[in-house]
Amino acid sequence: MNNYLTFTDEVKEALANNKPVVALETTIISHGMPYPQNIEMAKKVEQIIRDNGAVPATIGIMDGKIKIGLNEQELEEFATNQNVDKVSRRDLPYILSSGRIGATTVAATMIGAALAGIQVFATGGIGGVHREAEVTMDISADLTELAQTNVAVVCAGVKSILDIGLTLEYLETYGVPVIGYKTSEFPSFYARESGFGVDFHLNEAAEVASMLRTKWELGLNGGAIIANPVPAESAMDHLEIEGVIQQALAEAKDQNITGKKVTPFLLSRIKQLTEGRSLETNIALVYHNAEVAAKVAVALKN
Ligand code: PSU
Ligand code: MN
Repeated sequence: MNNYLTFTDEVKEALANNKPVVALETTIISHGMPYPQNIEMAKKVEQIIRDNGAVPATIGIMDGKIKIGLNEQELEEFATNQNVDKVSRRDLPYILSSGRIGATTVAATMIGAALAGIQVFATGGIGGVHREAEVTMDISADLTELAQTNVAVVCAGVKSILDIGLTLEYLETYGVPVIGYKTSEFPSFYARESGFGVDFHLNEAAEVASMLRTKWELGLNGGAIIANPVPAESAMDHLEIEGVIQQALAEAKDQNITGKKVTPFLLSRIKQLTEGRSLETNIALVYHNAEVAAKVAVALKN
């Protein structure tokens, strides 16, 4: 086994016995949600994965190791420690070699999952091409990771803090299939609709698993997006959330927020502006994604 990885007993046993495992990220805990909702979410999402027949592996960096699976005390640390770095591909070697504590983004979680042999990962939303990226060049490293690392990511699409159209163009260029799970429309995180379509509309976890297996058996390296819309009862109105996002984006620009601070700033402002409703939606969609990811992970082992 890789020197930089450590495993909880539960995950080690599952991997050794070829059982389905679902990876989870820590950036969503440390930088995506406030305490205590973040720790409640982190624990419940693991339970949902177990209830659906798979083993959860929340991934984070501590003590010079990529931890594949975190115990309750470690989850608590990611939820409360204010000094947790946000770690993408670029940051990984420094955070490991310096022994710092780091929360993994979609990109870094995919790297950890692939090193551990985990093929399915559940999150909320992925990073993408930001609005005005033609000026700022702000394009998330999540996209280049999806282009090269063999992990399928179940998400509720991308929120319209990003340029959804350009994000989909980028994914097409890099050969990343976008699967709509029980939908033909690419979801926009808080809302079920975006005005953009998906590449392939699949209705069963077994169909998704079969497509992923085919991709990887062909040697077509890279990930896939499994886009799973937020359940209707928890969804927000597309136009209402668009207004809030416009305001948060304008404030980020005024305050010169750049680089890796952009996404956490926008998430926290959107929560304030919607008086917490965006957070409830965010949590509901993560739970739904965990359920679908577990079903796909189980189907991949059948
Ligand atoms: N989108 C969300 N919530 C999040 C993130 C994205 O709706 O918490 C996090 C994920 O960890 C994602 C990261 O990988 O932000 C992307 O950050 P950046 O845009 O700096 O690459
Ligand atoms: Mn960025």
